[in-house]
Amino acid sequence: MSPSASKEKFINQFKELVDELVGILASYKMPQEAIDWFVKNLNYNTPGGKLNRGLSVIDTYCILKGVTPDSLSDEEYKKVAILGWSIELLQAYFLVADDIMDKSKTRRGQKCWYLVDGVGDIAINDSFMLEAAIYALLRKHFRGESYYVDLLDLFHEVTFQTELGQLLDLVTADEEHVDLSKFSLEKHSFIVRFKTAYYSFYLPVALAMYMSGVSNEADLKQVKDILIPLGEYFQIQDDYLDCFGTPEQIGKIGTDIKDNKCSWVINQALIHANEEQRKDLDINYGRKDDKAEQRCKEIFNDLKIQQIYQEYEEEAVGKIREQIEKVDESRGLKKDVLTSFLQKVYKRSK
Ligand code: GPP
Ligand code: MG
Ligand code: MG
Ligand code: MG
Repeated sequence: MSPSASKEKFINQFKELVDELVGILASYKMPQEAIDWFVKNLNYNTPGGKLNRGLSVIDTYCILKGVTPDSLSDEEYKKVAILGWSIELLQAYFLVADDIMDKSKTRRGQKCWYLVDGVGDIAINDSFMLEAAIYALLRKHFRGESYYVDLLDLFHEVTFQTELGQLLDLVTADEEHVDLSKFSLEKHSFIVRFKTAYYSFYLPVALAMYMSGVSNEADLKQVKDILIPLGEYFQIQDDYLDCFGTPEQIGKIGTDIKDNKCSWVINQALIHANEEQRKDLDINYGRKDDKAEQRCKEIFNDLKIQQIYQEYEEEAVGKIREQIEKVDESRGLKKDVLTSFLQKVYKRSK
């Protein structure tokens, strides 16, 4: 199957899941207006992204089983696709809430949900409902499986980790008192591992491992030790693109400078700035002001952050490749699971 065909098949599966969720609301005799709203929420916020996380559950499952996606029965495909959509729902839940907290304007090339006419604060409840949809679907399709409790436990742990990362992201970015001395690369690493790496990288692989039965402790640990650094690299790309990507490319307008975020870019700038540049950053970073934001970007250019990023990227990817080489495949885990992930994110521009 070509990448576009497998994406199309995956999206078609989502339509079926929306119908099933509607069925659950209907069984509660929910009035139609609430059903319509939920459907709109699901469709606006869930399928519009790259779908890498969701699709990678299917890819990983197939690699572990040693089969091609075409050879899965309809029933088996649907089950693994539900795990994929569960991560996309988790991501939708996080993004709807994150955009409120980050005061973002656009997401995936459209208005953020909370800014859509008539939505506003209802977006808070809508984010909760995107999360609840995960458990409604898992309950319906996996309750009889021996690994059901592992799935629930994993989703809960990873959600908690992401919320901890988001907490540290937010408290480090105090918008009343900008104090760049609170930032460090060490703190940055902590933030991004928690807010991004667990749910975006470890979760898809761990879900596929549970479903395929290759899921003993040693193998889960092996993949975690590689996927968390890979997820850190992915979020550093996100930080970099927030500043240096175009909105057309990334589908969102960067907010990190105005939001006083402890991003990889500002941390590198703090390491390389001279005294004068540092003073300038102290004055201009974290201000809700276009000119101040522009001044920060000029300093980043003077400091050649783009070149530093390229050097970082090569080094990080080299290390991850070395780690993958050392993976022990004796219990059924396959290195391809990890290389296919690396290939998907290496040098991404969106
Ligand atoms: C990405 O941060 C992190 C998340 C989307 C996790 C949010 C977690 C919650 C518990 C709500 P980001 O703000 O850099 O992402 P983006 O650049 O896409 O806005
Ligand atoms: Mg954020
Ligand atoms: Mg954000
Ligand atoms: Mg970002």
